Amino acid sequence: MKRSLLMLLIATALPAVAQQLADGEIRRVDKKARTITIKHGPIQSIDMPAMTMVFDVKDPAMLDRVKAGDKVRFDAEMKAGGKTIVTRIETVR
Ligand SMILES: [Cu+2]
Repeated sequence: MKRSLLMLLIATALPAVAQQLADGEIRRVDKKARTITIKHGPIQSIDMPAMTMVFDVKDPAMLDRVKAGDKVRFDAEMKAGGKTIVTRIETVR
């Protein structure tokens, strides 16, 4: 009984990790400036409320995987100097 309860706790904890990704919609991709404008929901990892803003990207290849209008889930981190960079992004189908 204790063991099955533990398994249940592990199983319910896993989706919570996935939910740390923020929801967003791509507004603009600027390959020259290497930035993405995203209308985003709350970003838990950096404690940011919903807004539309410009992000730098961790990897320029990310710019090839998304386009304006795409619905995405992503994570971001705050760099010294105030820049916010997208560290991970995936399109939602
Ligand atoms: Cu923001």
